[in-house]
Formats: sequence, C-alpha cells, structure tokens
Amino acid sequence: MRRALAILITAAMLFGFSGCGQSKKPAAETKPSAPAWTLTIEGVSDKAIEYSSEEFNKLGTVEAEPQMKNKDTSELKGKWTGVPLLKLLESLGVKEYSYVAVEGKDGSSKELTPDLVEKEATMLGIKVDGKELDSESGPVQLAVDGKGSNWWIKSVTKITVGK
Ligand SMILES: Nc1nc2c(c(=O)[nH]1)N[C@H]1C(S)=C(S)[C@@H](COP(=O)(O)O)O[C@H]1N2
Ligand SMILES: [Mo]
Repeated sequence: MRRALAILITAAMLFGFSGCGQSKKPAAETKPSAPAWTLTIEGVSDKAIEYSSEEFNKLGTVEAEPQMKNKDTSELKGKWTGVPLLKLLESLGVKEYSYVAVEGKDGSSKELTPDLVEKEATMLGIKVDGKELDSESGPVQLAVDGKGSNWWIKSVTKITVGK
C-alpha cells in the first residue's frame, strides 16, 4: 500500500514537471537571450548602469567620417557606423558634465572634455565601412574626431561621466 502511494506520488510529480496539459513553453524558450555585449556606465546614477547592445542599437546609429590627426597627418579612417557619444549622454539624461572617460577592456582609458564629446563624428563605433569591428578593436571602438590614434580606445567596456 505504501509502495503504491509512492508510485502514485512519483507519477504525479513526473506529470507535473513535464508540464502535461499546460500551455507554458519550456523556460529555455521564454528566457530573453543575453545581449551581444554590454557597456558599464558610471557617474550617471548611484548604481552603475549596464547598457546592453540592444539598448545601444535602439538609440539609432549614424554614419560619420571621423578624422584621425597624428603629428603630420590627418587621415580619414573610413565610414563609421555608431552612436555619437553626445547622443548616448542625452539618452541618459546627462545635462552637465565636466568630462567623459572611456575605458577599454584592457583598462586603457581617455578623458574627453566637452568640446571633444560634442563633435558630431566623435562616436562609439560598431562598424567601419559596413563591417563589424574585429575582436581586437570591437565590438565597440571610440572614434575621437580630430584626435590622434591614442584617443581611439578599442574594445570599450566602460564609460564614466564626470560631474
Ligand atoms: N583599448 C585600447 N585601445 C587603444 C590602445 C590601448 O592600449 N588599449 N592604444 C591606443 C594607441 S596608443 C594606439 S597608437 C592605437 C593603435 O591602434 P592600431 O594598432 O590599430 O594602429 O590604439 C589606441 N587604442
Ligand atoms: Mo600609440
């Protein structure tokens, strides 16, 4: 008798877990997929913001041709697709700031003054000439219009807004 009860309970559990008669989809299908990449944004709210690639793409990308200025040269580095840094700040409701620091995954970083941030072609780029950035530079690279190659931070992971 005890045994029969145990079997009954086991059977009930199995039916329960298999979701028999329920229209629920398996968890794996309903769980949203992880974003392709994220950026950490500090200095906007008390807690750091994890900005996903999906949110980034929703801001709307633009195309621009930022210039790289090294000692004696001023070079165009192709047609960049990305989100202007200023547009990102606006989406976060940032009105006043004294600098924006952009950091790469290797910890290398640059502090941009407002005059650099506000340049139209200063952007967080995701494509150059229609092609996604390679793993060394991407998925996101900073282009600082009119500044040298050392400003063009690769594989951006963090942005800090300085008040
Ligand atoms: N994340 C990250 N980006 C970086 C650097 C770095 O050390 N880390 N170096 C900068 C410097 S000093 C230069 S000269 C260029 C080199 O880029 P290139 O090898 O594609 O010319 O990347 C810039 N971006
Ligand atoms: Mo450099």
